[in-house]
Amino acid sequence: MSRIALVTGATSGIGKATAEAFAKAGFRLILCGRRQERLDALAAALATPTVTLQFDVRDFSAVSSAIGSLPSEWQSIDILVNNAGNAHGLSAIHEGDVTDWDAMIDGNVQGLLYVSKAVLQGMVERQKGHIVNIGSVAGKYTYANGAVYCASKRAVEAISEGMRLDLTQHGIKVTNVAPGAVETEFSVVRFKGDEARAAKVYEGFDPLRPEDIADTILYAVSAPAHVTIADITLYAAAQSAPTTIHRK
Ligand code: NDP
Ligand code: 8X3
Repeated sequence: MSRIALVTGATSGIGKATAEAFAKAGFRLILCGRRQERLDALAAALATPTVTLQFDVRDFSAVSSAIGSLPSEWQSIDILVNNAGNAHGLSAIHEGDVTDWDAMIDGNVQGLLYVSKAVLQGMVERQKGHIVNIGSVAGKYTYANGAVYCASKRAVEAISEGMRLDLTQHGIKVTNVAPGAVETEFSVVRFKGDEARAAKVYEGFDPLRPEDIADTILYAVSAPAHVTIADITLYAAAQSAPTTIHRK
């Protein structure tokens, strides 16, 4: 039977591209997000058995009841891609909005932990599995006005390391993927719907595309059994650090 992959944040950007790449590779898919209509449209477009789960990753009881409600033939999840997350705002620390901080810490960190907890019990019982956490170059270098988002992504790196230490003995691989600037809805969310400001982030250079990250994730989960791809950083060719971009 083909492997089952659960992808969070599959309604947009990197998660959607990952679902598409995984479908082409023949995986069965569990697609998660809050926007059910987008999940339905994606599931209908993919030529692979797919189920959808609607939940907010910040709500542990919604996460665990959605994943616990999967039919028995869908419960043996082989691959978890912890991709759901966003930046909210771009402000100096003394001007930051507490609601934005909560959304980033609760979504990017707690949400990743909640979904992992719900999936890991079965992986440990089966003594096999693969978790791919979507970190960021923001987790490697802090940039001005981004302290809380960067902290959330540094936490993802620490959790990836800790997971690897705890789970290797249970036959579970852990991969941390750290992309630079990828043109998705990320900046539209960060700037609260200001599309003109979001477009400026990607002006004057050729940014990463969500498909580039999806290819990398597919590479990591396709490695031979004896190989763990532990950590991958990828930038657009014009970028060398989060705020160092060669624009034409
Ligand atoms: P998008 O805004 O395009 O996609 C974000 C996805 O996350 C959506 O599917 C959204 O689904 C989901 N999501 C966000 N918050 C929640 C939540 N609380 N509960 C459930 N789902 C949620 O952005 P990207 O594709 O760019 O972002 C995906 C990941 O990649 C994020 O973790 C981001 O931090 C990371 N990343 C992005 C980079 C970039 O430059 N774009 C670079 C490095 C890392 P819905 O709204 O339907 O719930
Ligand atoms: C998203 C990339 O550099 O805007 O994680 O933080 S960056």
